[in-house]
Amino acid sequence: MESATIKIAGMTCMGCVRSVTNVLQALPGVSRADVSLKHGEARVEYDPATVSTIALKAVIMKAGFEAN
Ligand SMILES: [Cu+2]
Repeated sequence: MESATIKIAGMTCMGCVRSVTNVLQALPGVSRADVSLKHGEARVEYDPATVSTIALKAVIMKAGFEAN
């Protein structure tokens, strides 16, 4: 497992946090996603053999937020 911290812009409430958490945790290879509204970021534990940080960012952007 590896962990990555992804900066997320556009989250305004706990609903956004839930959305981002859900799309991340739905991805195969993601074992854990902790999303912080206060810090505007997600800490994700993932299996690099299954999923990439590019894919993590892609689902966040698909959910309507900006990820860096
Ligand atoms: Cu929201």
